[in-house]
Amino acid sequence: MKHDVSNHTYRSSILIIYTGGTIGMKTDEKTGALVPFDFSGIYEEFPILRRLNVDIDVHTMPKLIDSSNVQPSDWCAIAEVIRDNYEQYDGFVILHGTDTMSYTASALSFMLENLAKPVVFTGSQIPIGLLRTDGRENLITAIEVAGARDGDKPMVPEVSLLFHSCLYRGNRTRKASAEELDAFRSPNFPPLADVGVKIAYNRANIAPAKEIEPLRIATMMSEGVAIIKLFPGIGEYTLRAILSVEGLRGVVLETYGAGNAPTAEWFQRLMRETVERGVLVLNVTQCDNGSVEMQLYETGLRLQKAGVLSAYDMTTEAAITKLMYVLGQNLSHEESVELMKRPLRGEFTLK
Ligand code: ASN
Repeated sequence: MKHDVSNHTYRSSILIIYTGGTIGMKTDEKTGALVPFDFSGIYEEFPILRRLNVDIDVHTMPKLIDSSNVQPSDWCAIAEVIRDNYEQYDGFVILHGTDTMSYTASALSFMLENLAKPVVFTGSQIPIGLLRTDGRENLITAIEVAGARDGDKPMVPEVSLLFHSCLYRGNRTRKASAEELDAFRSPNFPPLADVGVKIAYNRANIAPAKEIEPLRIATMMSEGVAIIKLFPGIGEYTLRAILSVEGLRGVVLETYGAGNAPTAEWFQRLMRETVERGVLVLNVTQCDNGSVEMQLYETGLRLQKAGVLSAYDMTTEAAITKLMYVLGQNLSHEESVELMKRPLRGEFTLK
């Protein structure tokens, strides 16, 4: 732990956890191929980091992966590294592939219970070893954010995601572009900080730390969950086949508009039967932004009457990882429903 003098002289200690992804790639000088970058030599590669008022250590995960290969076991492994190093560091930067970064950030927001320190996810669209990389700026800013103080406390004591000049709440994000450097969006929640000449923190949007209890990690993420996206023409046979799969415990149903779905008798009956079997069905909108309001139209009201739960303005990424987290807790059905109905980490806004 570092000395606590004042806001200006305090030197934060940051642990970078490197998991893989494009950010960690550089060109092998001999072969010209992209190979993983060794972040343990971070100061040699980026001497400019010495100018930041932070001490940096690097933890490289045993197997570096493209984030399309991420599994819940990888989320647990990251959570364990944070838990094992929690006391020694003021903040954590997770270098992660962009493809599934919003899933991992959402999952970690639930798994890290009583978090009171910054955990900042970042990555890049262009490998860090290439000249035009966006990874360098993202990395430097993420380190700054993880080390930023507000008086004697961390400025952003929650799971966040830094990408291309914006800091977002992690469980509010989704990857929105496969090509643009400005690749992430937080459709229903304003940024925690805007990065320009200065990093302008939007304090009102940052969740205050609850420091009453020590950090605990929840490593049981339930299997038996599914995401189903409605489309005009979705067939009864197909939907029934998915919903009657053995071991199904939770479904994120991507509906139309403000949470609307067909009123066809077979569809409504299927939803009722599924809910009555004890499966948690969570209604998320397919729209890019906005909230589910099932009472608005007959087509939503019927779902509500069938026992489908509103996800309000949650992203699909947050909804599916919250289901996995809640169903992994071994709670009664009623307790699980109760947890789904309220925001646990600022993942949705109640209407
Ligand atoms: N496929 C990469 C990954 O998610 C994409 C990236 O990081 N830009 O690991």
